[in-house]
Amino acid sequence: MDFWSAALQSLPPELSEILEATRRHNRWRRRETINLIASENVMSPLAEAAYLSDMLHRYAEGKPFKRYYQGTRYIDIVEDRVSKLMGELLGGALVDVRPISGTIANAAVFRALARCGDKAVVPPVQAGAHVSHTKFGTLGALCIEQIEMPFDMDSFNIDVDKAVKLIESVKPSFVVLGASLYLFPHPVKEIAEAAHAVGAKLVYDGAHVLGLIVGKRWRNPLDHGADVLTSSTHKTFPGPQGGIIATRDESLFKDIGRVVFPQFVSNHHLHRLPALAVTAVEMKYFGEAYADQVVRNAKALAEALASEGFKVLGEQLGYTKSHQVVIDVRELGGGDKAAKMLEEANIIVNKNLLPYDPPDAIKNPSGLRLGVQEMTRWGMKEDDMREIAKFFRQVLIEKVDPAKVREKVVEFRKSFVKVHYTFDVNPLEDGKLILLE
Ligand code: DSN
Repeated sequence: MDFWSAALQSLPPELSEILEATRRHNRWRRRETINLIASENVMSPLAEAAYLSDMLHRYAEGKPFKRYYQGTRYIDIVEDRVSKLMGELLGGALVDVRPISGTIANAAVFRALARCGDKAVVPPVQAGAHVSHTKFGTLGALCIEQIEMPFDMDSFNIDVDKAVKLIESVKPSFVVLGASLYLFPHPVKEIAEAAHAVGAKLVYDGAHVLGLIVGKRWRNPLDHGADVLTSSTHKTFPGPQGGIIATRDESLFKDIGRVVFPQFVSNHHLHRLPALAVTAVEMKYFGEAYADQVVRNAKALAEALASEGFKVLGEQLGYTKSHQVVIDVRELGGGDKAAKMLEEANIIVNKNLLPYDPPDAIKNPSGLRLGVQEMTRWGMKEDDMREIAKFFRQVLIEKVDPAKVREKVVEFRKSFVKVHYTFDVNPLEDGKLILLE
C-alpha cells in the first residue's frame, strides 16, 4: 500500500473524503484533462515549491521596510525585489504587488480615481467586461456609474469614433479598457487621448494578456497612453493567484497605494510573493518564447476548429491575436450544453456570452471561450492544437459518446506532464508532492 492510501485509512472519514477529493482533483486536472479555461494556468514546480514557504503564516501590513509588524526582514527583501522585477518586465513601472486579486487591484484603482456618484466608461459586458467593471460588481459596490462603450462587430473591437464621442459627452472620472473575452488589442492610444482631453484617466485591465505583454506579443498599454495597468498574475502570466497595479506616474502610484492598504487589503497573502518572483524571472528568460508559442497555438486551434466545421469568431481578422479562441455553438445546442458535453470528454472550457447575445442569455449563451496558455505551458504545439480540434468535432458535431473520446484525451494528455518555459530545477520531483501520489 502506498503512503497516501495508508494515510487516508488512518484518518477520520470526513477528512479522508476531503483529502481524497483533493488528490483526485489534482490527478484529473493536471494529468487527464485538456484545460482550455482562458483565465487559468499552472506555475512551474520551482514556483510551487517557493509558494509553500513559512510566509504563508505571517503578517506584513504596510510597505517593505515600513511595516506595522516585526519579523518581516526577509519578506521585505522579497516584496521589494518582486515589485522591481515586475516593473522591469513592464518596460519600467512602479508596481504594487499587494492586491490579492485582479478584482482587488481594480477596486483600489477605481476608488483612488473616483468618488461615489462619479462615472466610468467601460467595455460592454457581452464584449468581455470583467464583472468588477460593472454595476453588479466592484463599480456597483463603490457606487460609480457604469456606462458602456459601443462595440463594433466587424472589427470585433471597441467602436473608436462612437467611444470618443461618448467620453466627450459623459466626462467620466476614468475609462477602462482590457477584457475577459479578448481576441484583438483595444485601441489604447485613441481612447487615452479622448480620456485625457476630458481630464479622465485610462485604466487598462490586462489580466488576460499580462503574459503576452511581458512576452512582447501584445502591446504594452503603458507605452500607448494608459495611466495605470491592473492585472491578476495567473492567466497568461503563469504565476500564483493574485493581483498587481502598475503605473509610471509616481503621484498616482502613491495615491493608489494609500487606498490598497488600508482600504482593500490588510495583510496581503505573503506566500504569493516568492512564487511571483520565480515566475517573473522565468518570464524574463523564457517569456518571449512562451508568448510566441501561445499566440501561434491560439491561431492554429482557431484555424483547425474552422476546418473541422465550427463557427469561429474573428475570421475576417485572422481569428485571434491573443491566447483566446471563441466559437459560436448556438446551432449545436448553446454554450451550456456544449461545455458540459466537452467536460464529459475531459476537455474543460467555459460557456461565454458573445457580443451579439442578449445580456439575459447568461445561463445558455451562444459561445465557448477557449484559451491555450496552460496547454502551451505543458508543451503543446500547433499539431497538438489540430488534435484538440478533432476531439471537439467528435464530441460536438459527430456526437461520439464522450466517454469514448475521454479515453483518447487521457491517452493524448500522457505526453504532456512537464511544465515548459522554466528552469531545469524541480524541487517537487515532477509534481509528486502536489499530486500526493
Ligand atoms: N472571470 C475570470 C475569467 O475571465 O475567467 C477572470 O476573473
